[in-house]
Amino acid sequence: TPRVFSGIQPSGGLTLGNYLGAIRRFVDMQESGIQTLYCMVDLHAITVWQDPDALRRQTRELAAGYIAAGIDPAKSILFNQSQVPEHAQLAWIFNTVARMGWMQRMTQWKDKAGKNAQNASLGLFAYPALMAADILLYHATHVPVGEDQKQHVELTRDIAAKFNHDYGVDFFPMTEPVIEGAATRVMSLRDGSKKMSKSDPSDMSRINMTDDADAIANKIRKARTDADALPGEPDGLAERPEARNLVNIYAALSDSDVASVLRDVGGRQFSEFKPMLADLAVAKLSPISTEMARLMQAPDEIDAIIGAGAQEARKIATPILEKTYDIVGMIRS
Ligand code: AQP
Repeated sequence: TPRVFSGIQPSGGLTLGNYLGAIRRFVDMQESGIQTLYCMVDLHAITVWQDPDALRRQTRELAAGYIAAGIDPAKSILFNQSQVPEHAQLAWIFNTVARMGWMQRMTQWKDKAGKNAQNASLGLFAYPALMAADILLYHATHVPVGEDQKQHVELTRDIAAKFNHDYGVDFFPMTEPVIEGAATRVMSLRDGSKKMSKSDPSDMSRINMTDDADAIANKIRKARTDADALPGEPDGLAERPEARNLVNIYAALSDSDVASVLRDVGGRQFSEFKPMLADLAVAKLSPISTEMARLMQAPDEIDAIIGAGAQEARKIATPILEKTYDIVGMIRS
């Protein structure tokens, strides 16, 4: 049976990249009637330093963001990773399945550890094994993610295949990444070669889901671009990453595609296009940020929702972890 799992790190505020590349598509899958599980992956967030109070606030804010954007706790299981201890338990098993060389090849590890890998946390290195546990703990068949997470979902398949092979079982499924839509890779507003990221030191590089109308308009006005007018068709954006990014965002926010957007706006200067994009972004995002702010007034209600979600998640997770331990040869008595 098909089952969808995905997660987002409470490592900062939600960005437009998380919304367009992930949450919006999580909502589509929820509405398609498939069983869906969505998670705040706090165990992943602490692979880089998080202030404890900030982590608590960001976790609740992420839950509020999910709900404000359309994740319905009556339809999807919405929960916080550390409240389902089976994630960490299965991750340990996968730490013994995954190979050092596999982890060393991960581009996210290389990007985040950078030149100072000796000083990165062991958890950051093992991040993909925990992610494999998140997914396989529910035997999830489909994982909607942005382009940047494709390599980790492929590694999840490698871990499942090696586990099944080593233990001579057909237990973990081969999960499919689902990467589709106009905005699978939203780029930084300051640098068209970097993805928009919640942990980028420059707040001007991203649109936060909590930004007000003025902040959104200001960031789009200051977004880096070249000096040419917009082309009439997608080929004209090939060597223009910043221009392509803004048109992509416009297409995604208007549920359109790049070719149709360029049919309408081709020939215009950025001085004309940027205000159009800002108006569209404000119209689409302000109802969500208003609802997030309302939900954040009642943190106890958020905690109750995610607490109940964790109970639901454990009903699926517990038997799968038990079976895994049994396969591995651990005594269960
Ligand atoms: N710029 C992006 N464009 C499209 N999709 C994106 N996603 C993240 N950034 C973009 C997708 O959002 C989901 C959650 O990502 P995450 O928070 O778990 O980790 P991340 O990919 O590392 O996201 P960030 O915002 O860059 O966080 P930090 O800065 O903490 O590392 C994933 O499906 C991701 O693909």
